[in-house]
Amino acid sequence: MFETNLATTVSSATQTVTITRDGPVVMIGERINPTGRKKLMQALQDGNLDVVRRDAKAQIEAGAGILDVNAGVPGADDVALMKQIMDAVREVTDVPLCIDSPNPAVLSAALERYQGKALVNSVNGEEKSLTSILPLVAEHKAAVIGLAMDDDGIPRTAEQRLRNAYKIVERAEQLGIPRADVIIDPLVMAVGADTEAARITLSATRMIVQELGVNITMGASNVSHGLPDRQVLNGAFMALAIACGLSCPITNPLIRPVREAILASNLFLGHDEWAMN
Ligand code: THG
Repeated sequence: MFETNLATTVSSATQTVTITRDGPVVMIGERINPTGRKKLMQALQDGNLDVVRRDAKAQIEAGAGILDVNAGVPGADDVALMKQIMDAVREVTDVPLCIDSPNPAVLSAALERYQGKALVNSVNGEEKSLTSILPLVAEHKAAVIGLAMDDDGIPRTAEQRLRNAYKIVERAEQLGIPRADVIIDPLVMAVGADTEAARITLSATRMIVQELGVNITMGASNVSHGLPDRQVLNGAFMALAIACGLSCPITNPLIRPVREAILASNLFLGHDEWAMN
C-alpha cells in the first residue's frame, strides 16, 4: 500500500518492538504525563509513584507496545523526577520507553540510565533543537521523534511540514543517525479551531510517507480539543491517519473507540491474520 516502509526498532533490556507500516500499529501509551492531569501532577509533587505504576500496567494490558514518560511538573527537578518515573515503570513492566521532554538535560540523564534503545520525544526543525538534541540521540544510538515545525512555529501547509521533516532527517543522517531511526510527527492541531487542521495533518502524513518512507507518530487526540464526543472523533481520525501512514500513535489505549479503531485498521490493512485480535 505504501512505497517505502522503514522499520524502527526500539528496545528495553529484555524486549524489542519493531515499528513499520508492514506490521500492526504500535501504540505509544501517553498517560504517564502530568500535563493536564491534576491527580498525577499532585501525586508526583507528593513523591507518590503509585499512579505511575498503575498507569503503566493498565496501558500495557490495553495493548500499548511502548510507554511515553514525561516528568513535566512545574518547579520540580525534572531530571530527578524522570529517573524516579523510569524506575517506577520498570517495577511493573519492561516495555521500551519514549522519553518525553523538551529539556536536553533530562534526555541526557534518562538516556544515560536507560538500558536498551530508547525513543526520544522530541527534536524539531528549530536550529537550537537540532543542535542540542540530535547529538544526544547519535551518542546513545537511540531513535527520535521529529516534530515537523521550525523556528517559524507550526506551518499551516502540509508542504512546509514536509520540508521540516526533510530537514530533520537530513540533519540526523549527517550525524550518523539512520533515517529509519527518525519518526516524524506531522503535528495535530484542533479541528475546532481550524476546519482545515485535520486535513493538513493527513496530507502532510501522506507526503512525508511518500517522500521519506519514515514511520509516523502523532498525538492524535489533539484533533478533538474543545469539541463534544471527543472519543468518537478521536477514533475516526485515528483510522483516517492510519490509512495515510500513521504507524505509532501517541494515545490513550484505555479509550475504547480509539483502541477499537486501531484494531479494526490493523485488520483492514492485512495486519491481523484471521481477525484473531
Ligand atoms: N506529539 C508528540 N508528543 C506528545 C504530543 C504530541 N506528547 C504529549 C502529548 N502530545 C501527548 N500526550 C498526552 C498526554 C496526556 C494527555 C493528552 C496528551 C491528557 N489529556 C487529558 C485528557 O485526555 O483527559 C486532558 C487534556 C486536555 O484536553 O486539556 O491526559 O502531539 N510527539
